[in-house]
Amino acid sequence: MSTVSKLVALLTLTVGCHGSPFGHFAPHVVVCNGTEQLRPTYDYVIVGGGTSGLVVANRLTENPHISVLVIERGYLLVLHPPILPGLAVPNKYLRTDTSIPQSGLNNRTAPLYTGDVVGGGTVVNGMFFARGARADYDAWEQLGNPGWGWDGLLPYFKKSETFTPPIEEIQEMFPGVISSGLEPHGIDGPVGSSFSNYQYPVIGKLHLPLTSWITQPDIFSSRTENFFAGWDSIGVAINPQPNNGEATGAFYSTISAYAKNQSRAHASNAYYRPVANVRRNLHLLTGHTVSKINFDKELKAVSVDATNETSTVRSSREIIMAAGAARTPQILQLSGIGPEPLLSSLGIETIVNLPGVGSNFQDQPTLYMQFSYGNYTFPSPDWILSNASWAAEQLDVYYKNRTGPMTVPYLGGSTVAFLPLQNITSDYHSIIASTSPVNLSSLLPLSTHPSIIAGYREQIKLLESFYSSAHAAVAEIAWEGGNTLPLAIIRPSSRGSIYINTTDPSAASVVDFNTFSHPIDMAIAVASVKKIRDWASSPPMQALGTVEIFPGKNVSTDAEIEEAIRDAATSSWQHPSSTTAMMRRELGGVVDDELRVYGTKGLRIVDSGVFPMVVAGHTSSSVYAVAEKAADIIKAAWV
Ligand SMILES: Cc1cc2nc3c(=O)[nH]c(=O)nc-3n(C[C@H](O)[C@H](O)[C@H](O)COP(=O)(O)OP(=O)(O)OC[C@H]3O[C@@H](n4cnc5c(N)ncnc54)[C@H](O)[C@@H]3O)c2cc1C
Ligand SMILES: *[C@@H]1O[C@H](CO)[C@@H](O)[C@H](O)[C@H]1NC(C)=O
Ligand SMILES: *[C@@H]1O[C@H](CO)[C@@H](O)[C@H](O)[C@H]1NC(C)=O
Ligand SMILES: *[C@@H]1O[C@H](CO)[C@@H](O)[C@H](O)[C@H]1NC(C)=O
Ligand SMILES: *[C@@H]1O[C@H](CO)[C@@H](O)[C@H](O)[C@H]1NC(C)=O
Ligand SMILES: *[C@@H]1O[C@H](CO)[C@@H](O)[C@H](O)[C@H]1NC(C)=O
Ligand SMILES: *[C@@H]1O[C@H](CO)[C@@H](O)[C@H](O)[C@H]1NC(C)=O
Ligand SMILES: *[C@@H]1O[C@H](CO)[C@@H](O)[C@H](O)[C@H]1NC(C)=O
Ligand SMILES: *[C@@H]1O[C@H](CO)[C@@H](O)[C@H](O)[C@H]1NC(C)=O
Ligand SMILES: *[C@@H]1O[C@H](CO)[C@@H](O)[C@H](O)[C@H]1NC(C)=O
Ligand SMILES: *[C@@H]1O[C@H](CO)[C@@H](O)[C@H](O)[C@H]1NC(C)=O
Ligand SMILES: CC(=O)N[C@H]1CO[C@H](CO)[C@@H](O)[C@@H]1O
Repeated sequence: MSTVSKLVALLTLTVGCHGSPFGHFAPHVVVCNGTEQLRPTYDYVIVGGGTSGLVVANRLTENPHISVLVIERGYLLVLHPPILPGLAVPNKYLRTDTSIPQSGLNNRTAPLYTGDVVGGGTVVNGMFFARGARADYDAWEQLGNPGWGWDGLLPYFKKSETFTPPIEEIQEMFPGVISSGLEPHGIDGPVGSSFSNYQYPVIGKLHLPLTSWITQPDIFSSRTENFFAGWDSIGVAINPQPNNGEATGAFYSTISAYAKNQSRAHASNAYYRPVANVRRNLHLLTGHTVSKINFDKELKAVSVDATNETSTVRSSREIIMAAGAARTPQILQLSGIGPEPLLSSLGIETIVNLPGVGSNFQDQPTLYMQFSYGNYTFPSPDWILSNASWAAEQLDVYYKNRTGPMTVPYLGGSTVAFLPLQNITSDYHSIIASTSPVNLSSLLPLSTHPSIIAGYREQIKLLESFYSSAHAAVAEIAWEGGNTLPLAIIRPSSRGSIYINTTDPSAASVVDFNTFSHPIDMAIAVASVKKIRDWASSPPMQALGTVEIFPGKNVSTDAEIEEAIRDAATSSWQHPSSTTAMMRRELGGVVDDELRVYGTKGLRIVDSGVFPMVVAGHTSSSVYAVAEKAADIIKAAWV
């Protein structure tokens, strides 16, 4: 009772609401409509106004009788100038944490990026917008979560999306590469999903050899066609529809953009701005960092503490965590929800001993290979950085016409190859056999709770079946046509952690990706580098005069390739996930299949931390779908 009564007089915020959320704001403003003041109590308080938080806020406030406050540490995006697809996102929206030294990377550290702004990761991300494979979500379901498989999530992928097929010129450039069919897409959801209106040209005719895909000579006008022809020539399938659950092969991906104006679609312009002015029941508090969740005697979450002016906001129904996989664990741990030994070592009273909070951390290690293209002297994506006069001309074209290179996401190609292990090497059985008898507990810290090791074992069983599946990609090779070619190991077996080491809420957590701790991740990376070399040596790629610059031809044995990867790879493909997994408690899970935090009442998590395993691909479309489903689950409790 004492907690509750303390909370009644808690509101020390002095600011009022502003009439319009579209202006410039001083720190600590309450963004809402009309003249209302921040209320002492809301039905729901959502922690984090990023991707998932804004989806849930929008859907809950469809009911005018439900009040929602979103608390976001960042600020509203300044809309002018807008963030163009083709330009780097200003650093002020990007937060960078640094991992501890990674032994798998020869003791180098690795950055962990997040978007600290209303809209979160989708404001700063690479706009790549493909779904994972059916296998990814079905694995979530198999880990004890009925309804979270591909079939259960598909309606929510659709609900979040408005798909628009590519313009005719792009379709004609890539016969058979892009399906313009509306199935399996959504057609009236908030997030634009489409294609850039531009392809970097190849000037002059390249006499490419005919392949099963290239059936007529001289049709080439884009270097991306060389990319596809190259993969086709070495037996990789071209997949015109990667969004129907079969996310394998070489494909041209959808991006999160509105087709009509070729601009970025993000959670703020999709889910917040359209309703901000019309829903009096939706409040957004920016520039405030939530540091703690408070519980009553029945372990019901009743309020949150937000720093800047130390203030507390109450929720009468639920508190919904949406601070992202990188941050939600910190807030839970500071609040006494987490591994008891960690909490007691910091003098934090344990409210619920939940060992999984901050464990099971997954991201996808990435190696940036470098190539040069000797025959290729025309505009290149690298010119955005290196040729200022050209970049200025292209900016002009974009503003006048919504065409040209500025419609292509900055250094983020949407042409990719997603390869199952059997399409990387015919020797895949021996890779699986030589890396599978691993003592999993030895890959995690000594004090790891047995439930976490049990959950890890369940995941590895599923992963082993995926490594021999034709329908589950393990490596992604992305190419926008420039010198850099990222290779990401998208279905990793390594597991890291994010734990606090201080009670100071403004300090960063200890981020340990534990990259390459499981040997199969490195074996896949080495095999993938060799596969990329086959592609680069294929006649279609050689027509561009392709030469590998890094790691380079003198790095040739498996051991040399492995050493080059340890010296140069990074831990993250910007898809941090799974730190508060939706799994059974005896498997180290943190939330149940209705996203409720075990041992508590009135507390859910809706961000990418709940993915039991990272999606083998990019995460944003899945974050939207999961949050849409979460909103329906929460609403179901109203009836
Ligand atoms: C640089 C980058 C590139 C990426 N590229 C792609 C891509 O090309 N394609 C793709 O699909 N995905 C990409 N992603 C990943 C994708 O954007 C994320 O998976 C997704 O946005 C995560 O959504 P979320 O709701 O889990 O977290 P977020 O969107 O990160 O939202 C969390 C929010 O909580 C706020 N917050 C954190 N702590 C607190 C606190 N204590 N108090 C109050 N607020 C807090 C944060 O400021 C943030 O706004 C990228 C991500 C990044 C960072
Ligand atoms: C990394 O650090 C550990 C611990 O300090 C040390 O034992 C190891 O030799 C280092 N590895 C490399 C490659 O430097
Ligand atoms: C993988 O290889 C198999 C067998 O050669 C082939 O049938 C399949 O299309 C390939 N898949 C991809 C994604 O390339
Ligand atoms: C583009 O269109 C979308 C959808 O209509 C809108 O939300 C967005 O603000 C527009 N962006 C720009 C830069 O005009
Ligand atoms: C509090 O606000 C000030 C600006 O007034 C800002 O510099 C500081 O970083 C904020 N602190 C936190 C913890 O958000
Ligand atoms: C820069 O772009 C211009 C076209 O705008 C082109 O003429 C010039 O050759 C380019 N310069 C370099 C160094 O590539
Ligand atoms: C403007 O767009 C049209 C098609 O929408 C295109 O034909 C034209 O080339 C573009 N102009 C420039 C300068 O890019
Ligand atoms: C596995 O590793 C753990 C932790 O290092 C160790 O205690 C255990 O004995 C190992 N088990 C086997 C079978 O080697
Ligand atoms: C916590 O860990 C970080 C490294 O991530 C380190 O820089 C910092 O000194 C540690 N703080 C404490 C109090 O141990
Ligand atoms: C491309 O360059 C290579 C040498 O790097 C050359 O052998 C080849 O003929 C060139 N191809 C074309 C189409 O110009
Ligand atoms: C390959 O060559 C580069 C540059 O000449 C050099 O830095 C690197 O050490 C060499 N690597 C090997 C494995 O010989
Ligand atoms: C319900 C309500 O007060 N709506 C107002 C919100 O603010 C806009 C302008 O910012 C007004 O046009 C609405 O009438």
